[in-house]
Amino acid sequence: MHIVVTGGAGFIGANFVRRTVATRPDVRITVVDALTYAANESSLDGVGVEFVKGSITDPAVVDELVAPADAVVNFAADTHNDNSLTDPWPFLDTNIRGTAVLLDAVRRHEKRLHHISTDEVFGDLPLGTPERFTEETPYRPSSPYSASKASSDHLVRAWVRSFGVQATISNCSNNYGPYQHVEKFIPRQITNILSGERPKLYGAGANVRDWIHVDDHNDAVWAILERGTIGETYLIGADGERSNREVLALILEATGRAPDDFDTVPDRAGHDLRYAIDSSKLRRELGWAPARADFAAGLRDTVDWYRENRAWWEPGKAGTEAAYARRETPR
Ligand code: NAD
Ligand code: TDX
Repeated sequence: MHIVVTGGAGFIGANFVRRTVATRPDVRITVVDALTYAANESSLDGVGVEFVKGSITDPAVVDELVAPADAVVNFAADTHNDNSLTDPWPFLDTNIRGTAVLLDAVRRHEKRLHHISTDEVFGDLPLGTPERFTEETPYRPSSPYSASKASSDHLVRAWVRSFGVQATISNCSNNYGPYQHVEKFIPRQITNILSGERPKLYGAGANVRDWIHVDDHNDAVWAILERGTIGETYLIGADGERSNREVLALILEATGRAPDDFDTVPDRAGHDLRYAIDSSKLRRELGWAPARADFAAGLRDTVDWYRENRAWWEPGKAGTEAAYARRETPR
């Protein structure tokens, strides 16, 4: 099997490539990545897959890559909510137009597509209720990022229904693990501590995210690629609901810091309150279950990874923090 992995120099894509190379020697991988600020080429050091620098918004690049492949797994996206509030335009271009370019190519060449999406397309849930997102939850995105991901999902469904494209979609909850950009919540707090800075909690830290280890997400993607039904959507989640304050408490404990050794900073505009995934369809129909459901243990491993891989994150750390400080409401 020959697959094209878009966005393979980003967090989840690089973990997907590494895990696939380690566990599926029969799979040939071509990575295409535009190498935006969010990419880190060294995440693929020593992996030995074919790498093409290019954008999924470029029809010529995409056509040439899709033609000889069997399937495309689309991780490429602009992904940081905070950035989408400052400048939404790159999000619309990559996440919407880029997905359309991929759909056009897989349609022309009659290839399989798996589109990676997010639970944020459903908007948010109230705190403290048992309600969770399912495949039937209506779309109600809050930020330019999540609205652009919602648009991309709609395009995939339209190409399946109108043109018979062989595609599946997955909507996953918040991922954590190695190789995640230091702009994101968990790596930002860990690397702040490792740099002698204090963690930064938005608002009161009451917002809840449903955490899943990146390897569990990527195993689910393989289950869908191998056994998923064309045209279907699968929600991916590992029952990992935690408030941001609870996650920060675990990070402070794992790094030997006092429980109150952090700063609170102004909240994100439009900040989604709570995400929670009901992944029973994926578990029931495809037999997937998370192997790394112990969040506290996975988080300790992630702290260790950042401790042991300073050369991976240190070069980008000061620039990321400077960008947070330059914001209209510095964070
Ligand atoms: P990331 O920002 O770490 O990586 C994105 C990668 O895509 C980067 O390497 C970047 O260079 C590349 N890219 C951006 N624009 C491109 C373009 N036009 N052409 C080619 N490559 C381009 O993101 P991530 O966290 O790894 O997310 C991967 C996917 O998973 C995204 O589609 C995201 O919406 C989805 N997702 C992420 C999470 C999460 O918690 N991180 C949860 C659910 C879904
Ligand atoms: O410094 C911070 N302090 C803080 O309290 C940062 C960066 C974030 N936060 C809060 C905001 C959120 O409630 O932590 C939570 C997680 O924030 P992010 O890491 O920015 O993730 P989120 O906005 O939840 O979106 C993530 O999950 C779904 C990914 O970035 C998306 O790409 C994915 O679709």
